Amino acid sequence: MSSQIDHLLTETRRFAPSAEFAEQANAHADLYDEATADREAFWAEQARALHWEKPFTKALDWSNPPFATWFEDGELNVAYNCLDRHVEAGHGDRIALLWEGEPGDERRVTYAELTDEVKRLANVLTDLGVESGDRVAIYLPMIPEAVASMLAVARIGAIHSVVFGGFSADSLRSRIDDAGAKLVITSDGGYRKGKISPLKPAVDQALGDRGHGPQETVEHVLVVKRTENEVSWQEERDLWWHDLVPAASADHVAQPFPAENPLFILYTSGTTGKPKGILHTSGGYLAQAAFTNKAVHDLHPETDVYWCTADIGWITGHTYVTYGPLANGATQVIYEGTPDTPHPGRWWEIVAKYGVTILYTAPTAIRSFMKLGRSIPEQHDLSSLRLLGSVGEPINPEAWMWYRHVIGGDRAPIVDTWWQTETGAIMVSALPGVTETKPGSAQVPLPGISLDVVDDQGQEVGNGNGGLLVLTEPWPSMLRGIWGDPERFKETYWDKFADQGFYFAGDGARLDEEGDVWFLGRVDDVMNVSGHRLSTTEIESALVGNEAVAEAAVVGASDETTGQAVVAYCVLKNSYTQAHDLEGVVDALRKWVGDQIGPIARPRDVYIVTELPKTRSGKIMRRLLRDVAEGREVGDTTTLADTMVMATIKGQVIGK
Ligand code: 6R9
Repeated sequence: MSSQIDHLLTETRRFAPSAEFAEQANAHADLYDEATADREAFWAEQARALHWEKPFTKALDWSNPPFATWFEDGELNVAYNCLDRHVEAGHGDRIALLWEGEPGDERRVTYAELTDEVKRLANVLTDLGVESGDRVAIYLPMIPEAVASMLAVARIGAIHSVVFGGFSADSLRSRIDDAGAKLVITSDGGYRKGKISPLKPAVDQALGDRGHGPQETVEHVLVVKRTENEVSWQEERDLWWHDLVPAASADHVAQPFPAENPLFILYTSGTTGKPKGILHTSGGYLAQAAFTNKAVHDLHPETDVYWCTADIGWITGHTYVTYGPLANGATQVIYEGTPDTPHPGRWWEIVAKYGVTILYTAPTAIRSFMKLGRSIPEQHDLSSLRLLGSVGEPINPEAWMWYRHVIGGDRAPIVDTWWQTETGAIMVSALPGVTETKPGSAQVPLPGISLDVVDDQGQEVGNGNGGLLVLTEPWPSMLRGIWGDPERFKETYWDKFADQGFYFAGDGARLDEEGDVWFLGRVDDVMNVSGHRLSTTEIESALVGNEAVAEAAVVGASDETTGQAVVAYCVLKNSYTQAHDLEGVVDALRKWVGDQIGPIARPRDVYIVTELPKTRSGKIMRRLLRDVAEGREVGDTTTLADTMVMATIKGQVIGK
């Protein structure tokens, strides 16, 4: 069976940046030429935008693949680069964090204040016996202390492992155990959907006996007071942040560490099995984080108000909340809560209140706003927005158009950015002042990035064809391994194309006639209908292109005649359900897909549901929908944001 993925949908709309935007943009077309002329020299130049205590003499060492080093003989301090150097340059009074709590409380933290807090915390950590190379777990809501914690751990050369605050005690325990964390930083709780979501109790449970005895490596738990809920206390082990940090000295000289000093471990659950601890190091990671934030988000730190809506529990929050923007001296919004609390316009109210100029968010959020309708964002002044970004999933052309029109006022360029926890930073995207964008395409590899789309044998499929996305050359922010498991690292990412030395990303992609990249979803989700390999993304895009549909998920379910059949789950727009009789909508949608992209893609079944199963970072979990479509017991739902969703969907499907 060929691994080529059939292509069915054609998009002809094009959007070039305005002359004004192009004029002021950080990134110009010459970056591509520079990178092509000498890739390693290009990255070395980007890395020199950082402060190196000891300059490096060499960019890449790829003599022992797949283990790369970048800027290996250089030394730097990551936190110094994100904090002290801005203060020393006279920007201490610039606001680093415009923080908004869910209940409406706010804090403005300047670079000088954040530097001071991080220095104090670094002293506290050292006093608690945390040394370079030690692991610290961070389990916090989106509060300034979360960013400060990451930076303080980095400052002393230790390794953080941020665990998303929505994860359960069991998930937290397995991550603490795997990393062998010495310290946990948490809070009493955080605000979520108008309620207190307790965190310290989950830490207590995680550290207790979960069946194999109490946790053994954690010596202390440092607790921020946020929500003032009652928490139980273990003397000796538990410490209040407010007792220790303000009392600690604010004198702390950042020591330089080698460029390849580990910076953090971040666990990704993947589709199956034990979470993988993705390991990132310092110099290469920070260089690519800062460069991409500047070039792709077009960040102008003196004038922009930047907002990346991701939680620090995900890679997007690491690279584009903490490290990239702070390395660049940005002023950014951080919001603690959910988009719909206390009202569905909360995000747009925040954009208007702070005059946000750059907004970076996920397609899942955009589609949920589409479901509610444009009248909600239209009640707020969004005219400050000048650049929009998307990350996390393919963005369907209709969602892209809606984002452009309703949020960006047909004015702000959109950058659809493809990357992974493993890649550390953006790899494929438009450059907003250069690229003529196509709705739904992630466009082109960034300067300095080399990729290809290949078949199962690693042969280039060429323009006009679909296949597997590979990265053909190492890049500065690439993962350096899986924590404690070098074999799994090789097996997962490098064995498939060992002969060619390609990194296998696990995503399907197509190169259009002009060589632009279109992502087609995870390779594991590709369907095989009568010998045609169909991507989930294209059929979902066709469905979202229908006036009735806000969100869609498509899976292949086994079928006696066709091998697999297309089964679609659709969430309808509120405006549509209020104005129309739903009789006949299922047949109309099946026909619509057939008309839009061809009879082979016509779904055998269309189910109208009220929600889709998603991970906590907003990605659709098609595996579970396949279980329902094939009438199986629904598999492991522990990574679902809302575990009740599957029961609801089953009810809606069986109710047909
Ligand atoms: C940054 C992040 C990585 C996977 C990736 C791909 C999907 C992310 C995308 C996209 C199409 C985009 N993905 N961005 N697919 N277009 N712009 O999301 O990291 O959580 O590790 O997920 O997300 O499938 O392989 P992570």
